[in-house]
Amino acid sequence: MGSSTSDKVFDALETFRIELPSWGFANTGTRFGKFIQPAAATTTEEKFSDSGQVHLLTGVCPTVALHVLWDCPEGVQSTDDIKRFAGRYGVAPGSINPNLFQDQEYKYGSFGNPDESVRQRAMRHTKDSIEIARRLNSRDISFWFADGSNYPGTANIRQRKQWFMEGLKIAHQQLSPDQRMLVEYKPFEPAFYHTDIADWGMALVLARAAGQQAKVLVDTGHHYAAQNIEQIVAWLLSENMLGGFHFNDRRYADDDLTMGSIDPYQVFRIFHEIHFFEWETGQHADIAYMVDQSHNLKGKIEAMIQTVTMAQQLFAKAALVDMKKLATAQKNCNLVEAESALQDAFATDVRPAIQEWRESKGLPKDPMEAFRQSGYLERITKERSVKNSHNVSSYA
Ligand code: LRH
Ligand code: MN
Repeated sequence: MGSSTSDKVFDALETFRIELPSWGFANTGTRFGKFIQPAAATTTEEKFSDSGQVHLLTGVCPTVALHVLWDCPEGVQSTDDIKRFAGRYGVAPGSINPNLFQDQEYKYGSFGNPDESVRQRAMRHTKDSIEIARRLNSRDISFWFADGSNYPGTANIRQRKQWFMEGLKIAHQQLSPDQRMLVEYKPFEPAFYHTDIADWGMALVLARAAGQQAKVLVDTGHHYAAQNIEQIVAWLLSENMLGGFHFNDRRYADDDLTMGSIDPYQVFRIFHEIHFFEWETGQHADIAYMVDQSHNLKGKIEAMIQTVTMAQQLFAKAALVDMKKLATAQKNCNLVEAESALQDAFATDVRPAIQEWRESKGLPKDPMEAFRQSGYLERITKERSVKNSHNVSSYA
């Protein structure tokens, strides 16, 4: 492999970090049931232990995203425990996700609920979540709202938009200067007629109105199949409104499958738009790369290792695009030349260079093999199987 290629791969991997979701280690399922795994994590400490294992083996996922109701059983009072877990397992608490969709009170919405007392309840949970982030030195508070309706005429869409404007403004006022709020959009599910924050444009309008520290979060599973996600990414970069990603993959809807398992070229095209933006503008894109997946069938830790190593591969491949050649071809409308600049990079096998980079960092060449040899899975299976056999932790 040309020296410049492995240099480019090394440079790309040097800064690439991706955050793991605590809920990716827990027993999750679909509305048609969940398949309990004896080794699954049910406690916050176990989720830190498992994400710590993945970081130990890959070296590139130093933070774990937390979902307040699932990981902070005592709310703000849980932060001391979480700091202890972070110290013990070598991963820091990452983005804090308020949960404004699980409680019965949110049947008709949270920030968009016609009942003011429910909107106030949602704001109290939001303020607690921002306080939890402050105490854990977490920079990002990541908002996703299930709010919407199931039948035409049942919701005043403009009124609900106004309540979201007001709610997100108040939330923004609670932020410390170094904190950010990320607004995640989703076209449908669990609402099946309208969702209040359904696409990137709605999220951008609300984030911009909330304040300077509000950005848009792109969950790759939250798009109609025909949507051009990398164009949305290019626009958000151009508007300086891209705050982060929830990576996963899908064949149909928000399937939350492992990243790059269905359409790796999709993720490559997204990473390309980011590298191209940074090359052309000289700016560093301040983006939180995060995973948001649920592993119903695959072993959860293996699925996470697969995801992290796939993310490294696709980020490194995208760093190989010859930007000069591409820009010239674009300017001259030399279509084949331009397209092949991406295809040549995507076709490059970067795995040998990635293994070299891992060795240069004292990391195992093959994290998956190292995990299988570690005995970690056997140990946690013994420790957790009894508890898991009669403890069905809720997800959906
Ligand atoms: C909603 C979503 C959101 C999370 C949840 C676990 O579909 O993507 O980011 O809160 O999944
Ligand atoms: Mn998500």
